[in-house]
This record gives sequence, structure tokens and C-alpha cells, in this order.
Amino acid sequence: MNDVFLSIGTNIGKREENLKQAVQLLKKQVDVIKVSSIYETAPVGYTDQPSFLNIAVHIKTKWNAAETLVVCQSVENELGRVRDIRWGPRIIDLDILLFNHDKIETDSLIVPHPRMYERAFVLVPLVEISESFESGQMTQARDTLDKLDLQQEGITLWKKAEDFNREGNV
Ligand code: A4P
Ligand code: MG
Repeated sequence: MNDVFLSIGTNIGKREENLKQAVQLLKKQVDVIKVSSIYETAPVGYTDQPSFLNIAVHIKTKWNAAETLVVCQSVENELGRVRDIRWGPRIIDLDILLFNHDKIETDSLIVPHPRMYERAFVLVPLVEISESFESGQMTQARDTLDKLDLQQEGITLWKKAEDFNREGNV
């Protein structure tokens, strides 16, 4: 089984509901091992848009990396994702952060995710759920996070993992 970490973000509609549905749809296709707390995060990249809710999810799956990307895109499509502005508002976005300890560079997939180390909204939930996963990539993620001021980065806790798991039935 492959060990995979995903980042999920949403800033349109009922954001918490979007996250809940994304996790439930993932569960139909992969084993969901752990879901992080939900964080409300200031938009990065294209800043003239509503704030996001972000989570990280640890999954185990028999699908290879390209197939896992297809799984992520199928969840985005089921939730009605429309692609227009790059880095713009989205009902749901699923990105593959880490796939085992692999380094992947194809036309459609780059892993580790090329922008993950610059982004507190990715690192905070990822570090929360990955204590059992040792790798150079995770060490880099933890070291980077240690140097960030979360208030300045616009990251606040929205809902603790235990409450999201219970109320969201994820
Ligand atoms: N692709 C390449 N590598 C990957 C990967 N590791 N995981 C390709 C997923 N996809 C990957 O993605 C464009 C293409 O990237 C895909 O076709 C896939 O083949 P997309 O989801 O269609 O477009 P996008 O979301 O606009 O691009 P991307 O690269 O996912 O955007 P980012 O960099 O993730 O930025 N601010 C806050 N606070 N929270 C957020 O969640 N998200 C973004 C999106 C910007 N600002 C944000 C947030
Ligand atoms: Mg994406």
C-alpha cells in the first residue's frame, strides 16, 4: 500500500460541508487513515478572494501516483469544481503533497508538491497528522514550519480534528 498525504482547500459555498464531502468521497476509493483539524487561512497567490478552509489527509492506497491524481480529480469533479483563474476561488482543490518517499516529475504530476514548503496553510495541517511518517521531506516541512509566525501567515484553528471527525462523520 502507498502512503500518501493530500492537501484539501475550499473557499466557495459551505466550506466545511465541502471538506466533509471530499473526505467521504475519498473514502469510497482509498483508505483514509487520518484527517487533520480544519484551519481557516488567508488566501495565498491571488489574494482578492475569500479566506479558505484547509485540511490535510493521510491515505493509504493501492493506486499508483498517476491513478491517485485521477482519484483526487474525480472528487473535485463530483463536487462541481470549475477551473478558471489559476490560484483563484474554488469549491474544492485536492493536491498530492507526498507519495511515499517518491520524487515524481511528469507533465501532470510533481511530488513533493512544488509549493508545499512555502505555504503555512499546507504545512500546519500536514505536520499535525504526520508524526508517524518519517522522511527527509517531513523533516524539511517541520523545520520550515518552526520558523513561521502563524498569526502573520493568517492561519487560525477553525475546528479541532476530533470534533470534525465526530460531527462530520469523517
Ligand atoms: N499537478 C501537478 N502536481 C500536482 C500535485 N502534486 N497534486 C497538476 C495535484 N495536482 C498536481 O491543478 C493544475 C494541475 O496541476 C493539474 O491538472 C495537475 O495535473 P488544478 O488543481 O487544476 O489548478 P490549481 O488548483 O489552480 O493549481 P494548483 O497548482 O493546485 O494551485 P495551488 O498551488 O494548490 O494553489 N490559499 C489558501 N489559503 N489556501 C489554499 O488552499 N490554494 C491555492 C491553489 C491558492 N491559494 C490558496 C489555496
Ligand atoms: Mg490543485
